[in-house]
Amino acid sequence: METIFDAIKNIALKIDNAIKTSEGGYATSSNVTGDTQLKLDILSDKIIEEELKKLPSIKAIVSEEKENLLTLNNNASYYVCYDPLDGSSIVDYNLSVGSIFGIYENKLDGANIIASAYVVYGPKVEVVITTKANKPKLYRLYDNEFKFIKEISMQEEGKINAPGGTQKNWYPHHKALIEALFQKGYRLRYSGGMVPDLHQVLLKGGGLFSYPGTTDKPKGKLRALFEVIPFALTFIEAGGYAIDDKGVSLLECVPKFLHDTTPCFFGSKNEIELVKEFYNGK
Ligand code: AHM
Ligand code: MG
Repeated sequence: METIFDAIKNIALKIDNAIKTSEGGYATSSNVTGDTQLKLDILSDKIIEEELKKLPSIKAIVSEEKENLLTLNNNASYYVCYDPLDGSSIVDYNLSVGSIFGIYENKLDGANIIASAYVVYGPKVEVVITTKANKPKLYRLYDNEFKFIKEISMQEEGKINAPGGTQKNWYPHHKALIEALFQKGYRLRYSGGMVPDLHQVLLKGGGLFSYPGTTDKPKGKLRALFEVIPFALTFIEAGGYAIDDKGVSLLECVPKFLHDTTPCFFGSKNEIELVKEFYNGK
């Protein structure tokens, strides 16, 4: 597993460099979900594939930017599912973006994720690595080396609210939940990049990030294997919570296909209890 984490740190250096030095803008292709791909999406995907191909412990990789699973070593047991460059809609405007990785053993579902990692490409480059039953570990890049900074732990309540999804398509109970948080004094923090938005909730020790099902997208937008389940592991190991719109832990999520999506709520204890109250029976 350590070799996979080392590869992810290497990947982070290379993608950070690509973001800073390569041309922005769109390619002519689109991915499976129908998003038009950025040149940087394709380049980041290529960087990750090349690095992970070197590792004999990986059975297969699944990328947000590839339609099918790519088998690397038949006799190995780890699958790495990744979103190479999360935040396609904001990277050309110089907001922070990220890469997300989920490492699964034997099967691709929430119960079988054994580790996750994400990289934040912001004013600083940071990597957060989580293994099952251990607090997430934060590393920061200094002089081309990742230095361990601290373990991440969440409190029972925070002060920030990061509500995703097109507001005109929110269900009434979701609208009521978000309004209730603002009435309690929560402040809006939403950049449009789940990596920096979730990173902020985690490091501030609490709050809520939601990407709900909406009238136009009842299963939400965020992809289970590359985005939601990896962050669910991070939040839960940090002492927080990650649930779907039925109140079920996202570590019980079983995607129906590789690019399946799910409504998702990540946060600290009190905010997640409030989500359950407003969603009860809906
Ligand atoms: P992407 O993988 O195409 O970049 O999409 C995922 C991103 C998340 O980072 C973010 O939370 C969400 O899309 C934002 O969506 P919206 O623009 O609907 O707020
Ligand atoms: Mg993404």
